[in-house]
This record gives sequence, structure tokens and C-alpha cells, in this order.
Amino acid sequence: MTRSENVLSDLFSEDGSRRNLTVYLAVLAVGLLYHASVFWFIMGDEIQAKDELINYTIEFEETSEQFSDSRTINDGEKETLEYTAPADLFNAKSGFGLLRITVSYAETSGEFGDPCDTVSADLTLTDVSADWNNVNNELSGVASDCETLSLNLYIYPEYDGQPKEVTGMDAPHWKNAWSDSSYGQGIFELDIEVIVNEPITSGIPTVSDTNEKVDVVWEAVFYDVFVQETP
Ligand SMILES: [Ca+2]
Ligand SMILES: [Ca+2]
Repeated sequence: MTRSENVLSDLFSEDGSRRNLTVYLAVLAVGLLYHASVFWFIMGDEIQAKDELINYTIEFEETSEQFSDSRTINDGEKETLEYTAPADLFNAKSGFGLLRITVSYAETSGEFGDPCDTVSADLTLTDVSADWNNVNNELSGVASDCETLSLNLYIYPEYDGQPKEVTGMDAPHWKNAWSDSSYGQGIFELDIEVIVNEPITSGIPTVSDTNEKVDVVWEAVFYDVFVQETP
């Protein structure tokens, strides 16, 4: 007889051993039941929770601040205007959403029949952290009819001012995701060039157009973010 057969025969050989085996099997059965219940009641809840992730609505409330600047630029010349968004807004608001720029002008020579000059504006790509490749950016423009140029640069990635629906995580996570104050920090540079269009009477020595006054308004649009469970 091998040793293992000995053990089995020993187990069944006496009443005492048989009782031991019964106790052992009972303990084993309780253990299996316990693991099964843990799986179905506890793990089961977790599995269900993953199927029922919470939806959140992210909304933005905008606050903007404007800064006006002006230059008189000579014919054929280019000037660079600089702008930095107000530091207090970075602290007070959740984020810097977008930058709007308007460039406006008229003919100021006072000469009769003097046509509008040609004004071009280009927002230079700088190392300011912004959504420079956003398809809705308008980084340059040109006008020859005294029309106002409207440029814009989206600053915070994926910001468009519209409410967003997201799923999972929790409210603080989504609030943090929209509260990075590093976006939009730094100096923006706007190049403006003027090409004068002279009046047809400019052959007369006293009649001429040599420059134009250009008005620029920088508008920094900041936002506060609000996150709520979607009902
Ligand atoms: Ca002109
Ligand atoms: Ca002019």
C-alpha cells in the first residue's frame, strides 16, 4: 500500500477520522459559498457600477476684458503691437477661453476722394500656450475698404464656449480638467501693415496720403466652469 492510500484508509478507518473529514468538507463548503457570495454581491455591484457611469454637463460662464490700442503707421511700414492678458483674471477665473482682436480704421487724410488704405493684420505664432491649430482660428486678415478686421485665437484646448457632455470620473476631475491657468500666459504679438492708397488728385503737391491710424481692440475671454451631474 502506498502512503497516500494509507492516509485515505486511515481517514475512513475510525469514527473519529470520519468526523474530521465531515468537518473539513463543511468548512470547504462554507468557504466556497463565501467566495461565491463575495463575487455576486460585492463584485457584482462593481460590475454593475461600470455599466452605469455618471454623466456630467460642463458649462462655461464667460467674462471678457478689453484693451484698446492705436498706432499711426506710415505707408509701407509694419508695426508690432503687443498684448498680455490681465494677471488677475488668471487667478480669478477657471481658464482663458479665447482671444478676440478687432482692427478698425478709416481714411483720416481729410483729402477729398481719398480711397481707403490697405491694412493687413497678422497674429504671430509665439510660444504662448494656446490652441494655435484650432480650425476656427482667424489669425490674419486684410482690408482695403475700411472694413473692420476680426481675428480670433482659441486659447484653451477644445474650448468653444458651448456646454459639453462627458461620462465617468467625478465632478472635481472635470472641473480640474478645465482649470489650467497656464494656457494663454505670455505676450501676444500682432503685426499691422499699412499700404496707402492715394487720392486720384495726389498729383497736386498739396494733396497726399502718407499714413493711416489703426485702432486695435484686444478682448480676452475668460470663463468660469460649472460641472453638474446630468439628470
Ligand atoms: Ca488713402
Ligand atoms: Ca490714409
